[in-house]
Amino acid sequence: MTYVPALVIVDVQEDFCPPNGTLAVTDGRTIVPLLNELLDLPFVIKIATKDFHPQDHVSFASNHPPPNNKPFVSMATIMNPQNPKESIESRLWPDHCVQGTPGAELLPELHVNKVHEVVEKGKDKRVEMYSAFADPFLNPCVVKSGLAKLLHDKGVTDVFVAGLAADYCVRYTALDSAKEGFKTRVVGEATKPVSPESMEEVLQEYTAAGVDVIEMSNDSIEK
Ligand code: VGL
Ligand code: ZN
Repeated sequence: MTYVPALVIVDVQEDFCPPNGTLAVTDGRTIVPLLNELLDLPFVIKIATKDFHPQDHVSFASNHPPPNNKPFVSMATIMNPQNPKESIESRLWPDHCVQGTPGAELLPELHVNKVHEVVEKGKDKRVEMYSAFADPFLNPCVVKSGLAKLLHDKGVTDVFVAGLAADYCVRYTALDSAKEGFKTRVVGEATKPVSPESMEEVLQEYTAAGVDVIEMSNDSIEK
């Protein structure tokens, strides 16, 4: 059997980390040594993704009128701009990872020199994009990042996902990776969630989708 592994490091950016991130994930910075260990392993392609929003992005609470504009709390109905019959309820956030701001930068302690490609996501102001592959609309999908093509062109069979946040962008990236046909594993210790209480549901989704959660301390990637 061919085994062509890829590493996808999701959104390890200043705005998702203490001390200054606007949407800081508790202990977000602490996973960097593990990510750097992963970056030393022989993945055929190593990718880092960046959440990379315009200032007028639909996911920012600041772009919605009161009273439904409370970051972390309010939900907004987002319509598929290409199909008004399709809409989703989506959480609103503080402004984060705005293109050209320090908060959008990858953490300087991440060994970015070992990354082959940086994939930007969330650039279309009209749609939320947790997955590094595509927006969540199906009928039709509005934007694709090019990540699937990058992986397929390299002949990738297996995708390892790590980074931030475990319950948002790591989750939807891993689920889309499985949908793309890649054997997908999330590296458990090398992710942190926004809301730890949501991880039970995330793990159920992984089980249903055939996504495995592995631990670097117990599992080998060379198989
Ligand atoms: C993310 C919320 C909003 C993430 C991105 O990277 O998990 N979360 N945008
Ligand atoms: Zn975002």
